[in-house]
Amino acid sequence: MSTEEKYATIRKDIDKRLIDYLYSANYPKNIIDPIKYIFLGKGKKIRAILLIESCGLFNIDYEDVKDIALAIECIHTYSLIHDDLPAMDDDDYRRGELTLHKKYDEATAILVGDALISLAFELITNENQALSAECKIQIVNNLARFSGGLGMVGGQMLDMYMDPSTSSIKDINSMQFMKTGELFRFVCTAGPIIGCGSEDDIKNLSKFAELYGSIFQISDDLIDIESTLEIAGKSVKKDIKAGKPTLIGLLGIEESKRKITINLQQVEAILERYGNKGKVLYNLCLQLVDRKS
Ligand code: GRG
Repeated sequence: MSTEEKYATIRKDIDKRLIDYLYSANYPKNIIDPIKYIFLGKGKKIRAILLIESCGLFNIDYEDVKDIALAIECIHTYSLIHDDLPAMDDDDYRRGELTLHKKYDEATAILVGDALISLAFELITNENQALSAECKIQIVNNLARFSGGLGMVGGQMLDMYMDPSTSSIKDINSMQFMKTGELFRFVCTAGPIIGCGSEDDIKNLSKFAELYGSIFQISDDLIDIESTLEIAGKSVKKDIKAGKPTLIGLLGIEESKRKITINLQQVEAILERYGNKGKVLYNLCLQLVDRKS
């Protein structure tokens, strides 16, 4: 099976697990239907894949962490649903179709986002997990910290009220890492945490997450500048129109691309100690560079 086939199977399997769970737990139809709309067959699910591959480095089986992989996609999807609301980015398109509040209504989008947050913690702590109670607590604590005011939500807050005229590259880097990078830190460090790696392993994977996050952000900014709604599946050129501070805005396109090359070299050096297994994570960075959406 090729890597692409393997990841396509994982995406389908995660969708199936979500639907099976929602129906078996008897979630209301009003919650299930919008979740199906925004989640099934949509999104690259790179956070789930990163988590699974990080766990693979430490010989943890996919089946043992499948629910945690689904949980992180629930958190990520909630963040997109809420980010698209009129009070935030006010977007009409997401994942190639109408945003959730456009397809349904704002109350549904808010409540479905809220339900996805709770669902993530429900999934991690359910009794089917092969993980020890101690490990679950660590994972729950990390997810709460990295997705909350110290991480993703905090970064979103900084982003909403950042003044482009006074923002330095350091300010933008730090805001963007909180907003999108901390979830990458969660998934990348899940491997050594669940697989009982050393403190050094956690530090290495945390550094890898920072580099991956930086490559992700630059490639996302490039898509915003160079792509179209049809190809990207979401509104583009929004940052420029909104006068939002971006790294590309400050560094320029050439320098930003050079930063990707430097990051890739650092990723290679960090992953060298994990041999062939580390190459899987390196290749996920390369996929970011080539992505169109
Ligand atoms: C807490 C409301 C709230 C927001 C958190 C993540 C975030 C902050 C907002 C999303 C806005 C945004 C478009 C940020 C750019 C980076 C990003 C997260 C892009 C979408 O992620 P992908 O490319 O999306 O992984 P798919 O659809 O493939 O899952």
